[in-house]
Amino acid sequence: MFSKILVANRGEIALRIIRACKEMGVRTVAVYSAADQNSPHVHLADEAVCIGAAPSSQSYLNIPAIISAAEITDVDALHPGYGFLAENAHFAEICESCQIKFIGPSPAAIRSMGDKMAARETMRKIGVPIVPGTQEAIRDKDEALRIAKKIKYPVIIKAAAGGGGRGMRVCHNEVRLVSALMTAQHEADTAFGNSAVYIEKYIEKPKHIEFQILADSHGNMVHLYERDCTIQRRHQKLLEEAPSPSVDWKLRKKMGDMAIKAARAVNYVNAGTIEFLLDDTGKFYFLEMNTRIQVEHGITELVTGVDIVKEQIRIASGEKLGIRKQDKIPLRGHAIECRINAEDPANDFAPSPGRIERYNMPGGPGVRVDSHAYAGYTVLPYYDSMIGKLMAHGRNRNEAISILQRALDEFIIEPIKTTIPIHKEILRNPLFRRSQMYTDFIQAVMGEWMDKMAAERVMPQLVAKER
Ligand code: MV4
Repeated sequence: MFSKILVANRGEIALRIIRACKEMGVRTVAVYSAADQNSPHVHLADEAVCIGAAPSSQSYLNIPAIISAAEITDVDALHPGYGFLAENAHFAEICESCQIKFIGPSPAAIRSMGDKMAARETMRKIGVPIVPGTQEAIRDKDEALRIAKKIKYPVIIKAAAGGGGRGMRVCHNEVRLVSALMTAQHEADTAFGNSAVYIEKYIEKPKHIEFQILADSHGNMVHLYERDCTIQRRHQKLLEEAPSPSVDWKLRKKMGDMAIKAARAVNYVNAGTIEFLLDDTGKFYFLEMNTRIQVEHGITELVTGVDIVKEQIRIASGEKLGIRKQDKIPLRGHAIECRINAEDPANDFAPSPGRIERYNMPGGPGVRVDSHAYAGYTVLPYYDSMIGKLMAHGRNRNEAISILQRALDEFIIEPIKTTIPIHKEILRNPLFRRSQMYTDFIQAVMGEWMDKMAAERVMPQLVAKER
């Protein structure tokens, strides 16, 4: 086992990794930007090194500064968390060349899944279902038109170097396709330095289902079942649950086998996630693989009892998986996570940074909160707006919802605006209750919520009476 690990991240995930290390008797080194001096990860780690100014480009993305911090503190491994450098194959390579074990997959595995189009081709070759569409980058508009005609409209244009919904465009007819193609290529070039785009059949009202994979360096690989991440807004997940209410045991077995097959195709080692789209007829398609620990890993931990971060560390140090037989992985009850972001739902989810004056964290049976916030903490404008994750674990979905509702009522974060009110609205929505969410679900819930808010402003007495 390692004796010291550098945590190359901030916020709640840095805390999560430090907690795992502490329980395993591994010392930790935090790195932080000048703006993060008062962040809990800095104080909870055994050592801390300032790596640069507030902007990520000068700190959490600053490879020379992070490697220097690792060398100075003499760590034997580095955990990248999610975001920042977590899926940077070049960074993983540099770590390796400096004798610092990168706690994640090999640079080759990161690279082969980083090109979404290449990943698609890999899956096609081994018989993992992919959405009908192109195998290679679109060369010109005639090729695009020909393919769209073959797979039929609507189609979706995606960037090869994109992923997570960045640079996607839906087209319902030929005219839109031609104009969308040009803008998509241009955008992909500016955003990723790679203009390659491909076309897929647009699947209407799909569910976003992802399988958690764990693989060790001895060839053992299991999945920890699936998470349902259908509730997103502009490709940002808002609420996730495990297991998916849309997946029965027969489908779970089929999708799980395919997820393992997909990960084996790139000799995957460590924790990773295989994303699928599930259509309303029960057909599923490989979307992409995330080669990192994900924000929503906690709900899988709640229903399986597996500590995914500890497993990552053990795997990286050469140990075998704790559970190596697929049919020995427990699945107990139901867990749901609400992402608590410092954003104003009433103002198009605009970031709402600032000092938290009042903070009350929920607790009690079935509640887990992963957060770095506290009363007096200032949410910074430089980084992503997530200030924590509220998770509930119940015997079944309805119990998880009830726990979550009362926990959301306990959760006080003032005066900054957060996503707490919209989560309360999602949880009481009849479609959510019946697990009939779909792609534009948040748009619909938001519409109703806005109307309600407007009504309360205009005629507060009337709305109060109705309740
Ligand atoms: C799609 C799609 C429909 N057809 N691909 C990919 C990344 C993820 N953030 C959303 N993605 C989608 N890819 C094809 N061929 C629809 C989405 C999509 C979506 C999927 C599931 C749940 C919510 C969604 C919200 C927007 C877009």
